[in-house]
Amino acid sequence: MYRLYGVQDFANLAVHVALEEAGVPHEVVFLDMDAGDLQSPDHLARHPMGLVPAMETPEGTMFETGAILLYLGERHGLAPAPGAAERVAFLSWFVFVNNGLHTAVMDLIHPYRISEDHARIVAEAARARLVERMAALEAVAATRPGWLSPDRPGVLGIYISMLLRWMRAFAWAPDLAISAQDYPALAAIATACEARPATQRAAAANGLSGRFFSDPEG
Ligand SMILES: N[C@@H](CCC(=O)N[C@@H](CS)C(=O)NCC(=O)O)C(=O)O
Repeated sequence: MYRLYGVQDFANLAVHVALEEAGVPHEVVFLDMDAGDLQSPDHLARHPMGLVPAMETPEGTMFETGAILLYLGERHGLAPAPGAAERVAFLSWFVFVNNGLHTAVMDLIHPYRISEDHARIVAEAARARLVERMAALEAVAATRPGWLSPDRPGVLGIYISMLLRWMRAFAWAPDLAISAQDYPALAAIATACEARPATQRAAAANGLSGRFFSDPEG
């Protein structure tokens, strides 16, 4: 039994989708950030920085979106299995997304955390990094590898779909938003992902509807 801790529409959403897609027993606990739940001793014991997601597993408690997605992916058939030849490319692109895309999206969304006085410059620089990296990701998605395909659910497609939502809906300034529609192969993955019943269940629990990944409202 897995127990996922999160806040509605935060990074736990990708883990929630993966849990639903895996079809494994799980419970989702939504924390109230305004009530201080993330800084409670109980939550700090789960996550050293008081962030989400965190997840209890039979082997212990985990944190970091990327780590949790990799764990679920390899245990529940949502990523190439250890030893599979295609795992080499999958791991490379997974870390590219975790380290290169996710962090840049955070700067696009919350540039004031880097510099309150220069938030616009930080957000513009993040956008420039994202545009470059999205082009590379689009190119690999266009080759339709089994681990990043609209035809087959996987943790990498789920992760990218959530980040597409963020870079379109939550950009710090509307003119800096990045639309999935500019990346047809990635948009196809997000469109397929958001249509899947598993994703719909997780989205509903997070208060989301419509084209929440491929064309979210800003
Ligand atoms: N690198 C971490 C980042 C976690 C993170 O920043 N989570 C955000 C939500 S997306 C959070 O918990 N924010 C609450 C806060 O800033 O207090 C991960 O991927 O898990």
